[in-house]
Amino acid sequence: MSENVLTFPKGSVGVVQKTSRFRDMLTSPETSFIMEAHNGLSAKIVEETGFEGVWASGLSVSTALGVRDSNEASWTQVLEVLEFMADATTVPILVDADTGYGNFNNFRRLVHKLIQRDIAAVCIEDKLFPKTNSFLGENQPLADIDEFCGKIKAGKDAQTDDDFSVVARVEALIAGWGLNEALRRAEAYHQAGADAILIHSKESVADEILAFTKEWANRSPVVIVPTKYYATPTQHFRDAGVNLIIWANHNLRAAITAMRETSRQIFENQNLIWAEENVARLGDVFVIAGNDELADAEDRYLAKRAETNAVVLAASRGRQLEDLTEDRPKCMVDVRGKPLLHRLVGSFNDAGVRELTVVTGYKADTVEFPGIKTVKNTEYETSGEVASLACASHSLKGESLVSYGDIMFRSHVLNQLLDCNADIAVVVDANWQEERSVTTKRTVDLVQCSHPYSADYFDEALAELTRIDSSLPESEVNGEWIGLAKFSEKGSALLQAQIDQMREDGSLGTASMTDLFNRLIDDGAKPQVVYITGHWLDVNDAFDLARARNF
Ligand code: SPV
Ligand code: MG
Repeated sequence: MSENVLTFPKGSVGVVQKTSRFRDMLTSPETSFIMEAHNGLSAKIVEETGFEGVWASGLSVSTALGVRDSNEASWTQVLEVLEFMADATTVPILVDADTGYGNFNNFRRLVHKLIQRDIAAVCIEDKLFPKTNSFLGENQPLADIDEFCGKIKAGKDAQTDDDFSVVARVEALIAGWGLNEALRRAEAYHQAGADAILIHSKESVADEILAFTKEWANRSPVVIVPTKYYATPTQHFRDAGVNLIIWANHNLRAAITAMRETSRQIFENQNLIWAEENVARLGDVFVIAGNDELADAEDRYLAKRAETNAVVLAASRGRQLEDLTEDRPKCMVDVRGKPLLHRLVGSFNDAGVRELTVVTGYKADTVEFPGIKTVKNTEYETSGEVASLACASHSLKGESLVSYGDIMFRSHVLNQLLDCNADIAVVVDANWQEERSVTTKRTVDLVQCSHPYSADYFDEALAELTRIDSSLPESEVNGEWIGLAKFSEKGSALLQAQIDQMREDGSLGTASMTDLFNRLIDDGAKPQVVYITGHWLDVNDAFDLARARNF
């Protein structure tokens, strides 16, 4: 078997295999202890408590699955649970496999699968399939000794890891057949190759167990389950040379008590006050789940995209919308049940852009949305777009987006822009004429580019923005800027520097975004054009609004 390299999520690599560690526990003269678990979580808790190993109890796994300890869960369903338990822990697991889920053939296949799942050892009991829990009823029938010995031999022959252990559980005392039968069976199983004998008893005192260990005299390692004779001091078992003690079902029973009380409290109180004070904290849940490891792994393996800031210019009223902007700016006008701004923020968030600063002005108090920052341009009535942008200049760091607050676009538009690596990039609609022909007369940010839009698949020429001006002669126009631009870290620095210069030369107050782009171009910047053909709109008047409502 391979080393335990998949100790997910702990990440520690056990140098000694789990099978070897369990075999050492069995053969050591010291008494070892393992504790019941029934799923990944309880197995982790057993390990974190300090136990050297886990008992995957048949009773507990069945009960946790909501079925009886009567082989109602199929063996592959149990195997699924065991896989979670083994993945969640680094200590060895001894599996309670009842009677081996069938005859020798079923058992040897089970051994094969358990080793594949990183299980250290298996215990089978000499009863009949389907089994009955040892504490139920009287005179349970026992397996034929030869048949059971054949099963043990088949399991031992099937193991592909020399240190995997098969524990043979003797049920003669449970069935009331007496000490001699127990010893006879134990000897036969030992001869058949069992690595240890689990001698089980349902007496409330340990007399018959101690009588067995005395007669057995450590012919092979001995395992006990003191569920019923729990009052016997553990030292007595140590003195008797017991190698391994199983605390068999107490995590399951603890869970039942805790879950019942918590459910009852919440049911009766109809609130969580008691529960919050008495149950594990949520932070604890994330610690047990190993979320820290995932966060570290994300740092190591996830492709990182620098956090992109977005500044949304939404200070203006939108006078052409008349009554609709009486009590709110146009970015808060309803478009099919949601303000325009909420749609815009949603589009940014969907593309992974979460750092949003909205520059408000008119009816600033009405502009709100969870997660956005707002900054107010108090001069909104007399100033222009660049003055608004300057109010958010602290957000123009690293990669940043600048957007008008009255636009809507399909997600691919923003994704195309985000994928562009240029220092400055602008989204240009090559279908501008088609779009404009239906709108009322108004100012349009027309652009001239180094290359016109091409629908040719093989045309890979990149277009640069050469001019942006609402009064460009139509023959020189290649499209319309939609009001969305991206700046790399370097581009943001150029933008900041330009804003500072405009502040100094007194042009900041009334400048438009087109003025700003032209100044950047004049200073040598070469904004890249990301062409689109429609799939966006802006909202200036009632007609646009009607279109938006159908978008
Ligand atoms: C189990 O835990 O499922 C056992 C031990 O087999 S006992 O329930 O004591 O039989
Ligand atoms: Mg059992």
